[in-house]
Amino acid sequence: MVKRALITGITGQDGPYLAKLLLSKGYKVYGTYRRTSTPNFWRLQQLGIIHRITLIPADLSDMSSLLEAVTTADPHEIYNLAAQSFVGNSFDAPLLTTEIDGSGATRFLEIIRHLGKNIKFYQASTSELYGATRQSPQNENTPFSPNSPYAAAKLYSFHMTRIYRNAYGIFACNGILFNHESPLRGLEFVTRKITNSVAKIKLGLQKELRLGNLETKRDWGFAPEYVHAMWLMMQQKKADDFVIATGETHSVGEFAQEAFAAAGLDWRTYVKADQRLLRPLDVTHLCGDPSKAGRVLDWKPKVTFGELVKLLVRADMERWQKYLNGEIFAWDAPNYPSELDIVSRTVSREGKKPATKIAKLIGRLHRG
Ligand code: NAP
Ligand code: G4F
Repeated sequence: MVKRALITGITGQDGPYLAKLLLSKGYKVYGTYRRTSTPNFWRLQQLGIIHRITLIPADLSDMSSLLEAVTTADPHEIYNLAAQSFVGNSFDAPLLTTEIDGSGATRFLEIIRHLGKNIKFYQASTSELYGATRQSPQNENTPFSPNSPYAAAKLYSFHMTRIYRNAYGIFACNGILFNHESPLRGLEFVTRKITNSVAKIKLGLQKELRLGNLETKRDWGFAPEYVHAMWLMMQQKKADDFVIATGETHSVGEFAQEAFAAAGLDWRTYVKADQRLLRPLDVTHLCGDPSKAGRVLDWKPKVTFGELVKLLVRADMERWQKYLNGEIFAWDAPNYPSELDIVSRTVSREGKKPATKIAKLIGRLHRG
């Protein structure tokens, strides 16, 4: 029997890697995408799988489109990866983030419950749930303490996944994934922002790199290995929740130092701290303990921090070199505006005041 999988968020970082893995295992893969005025399929093109996937338009905020997607795909497994996944943006759009990242999962769980079929459900949970915790490393028993609208929304979907598992016997699991990166990572995330800038600086296309909090620490792994863990969770006899991480943590500053060094550059010459890039509230220390995944799933990370940084720098260098040689290929960087040109409503407590006149107006309206 050919297994069918439905992946939401097929145009993001993880969706295409997971789709590629499932295709290699003989699955028929359906992926949901949002209709946009400009198509956004470069990652599927980059992995060479765009023509092997059946695409279905659907939005996590629209129940009927999700119902349509599930009835069209008739999946054995649903991987819910779609999200407003940028933590910084969740401070600018808290309600939208709640709608997608919080209620989205419940919509799928309700569809599965009503259809009464044995559809397995994977929810993309996150290490951001640990937020302000002082416990380190974090495992499946560490109390959650979300520090952003994104994390609060994801906490709701984490619990709904657990509740539907226990209340209705649905095979529903949470992958509590720590940060994972790849050449397909979005440019607004700090890793890819750094490696893309390193490549441009090395090739004389950029002069400096502005970053926010350099002290904050993350446990960074390699995305293709993490999607494998998602699949393993769905093949177990019993649904459960798992931390997926490397067990090693590094600061943003260390990441930048390593990335510039990989291109033979000294990071101190180019990196400038910019208050405008600080978040109103940040998560300062994440380090995961993946021992349960090792024990139960036989999953272990292989790519080390040093290897990860080097492979990201290499990928961005190759892209910019190809671009300078006039090669035309699908890729995000040439179209991405400087994020400092994108007006943000929120600024950090250090930065104090709202960034725009409109924000002041909104502030006044709120104060009545
Ligand atoms: P990503 O690159 O930001 O991709 C997010 C995907 O969600 C995109 O395909 C996006 O579509 C889609 N999406 C956004 N809003 C949607 C909506 N309203 N309806 C339908 N689709 C929507 O994220 P990722 O890095 O692949 O992460 C996958 C999932 O894992 C996310 O849920 C994220 O929160 C979670 N997670 C990620 C990490 C990590 O380090 N990467 C760690 C823990 C958890 P567009 O292309 O149209 O925007
Ligand atoms: O790369 P980031 O934006 O990722 P963040 O906030 O950790 O979230 C990512 O990982 C989560 C898992 O823990 C996912 F759930 C989530 O969907 C997403 O994939 O920021 C990492 C750190 C933050 O502390 C941020 O303040 O880097 C700091 N940082 C410093 N300068 C910066 C910058 N982050 C960004 N994006 N841009 C900067 O210039």
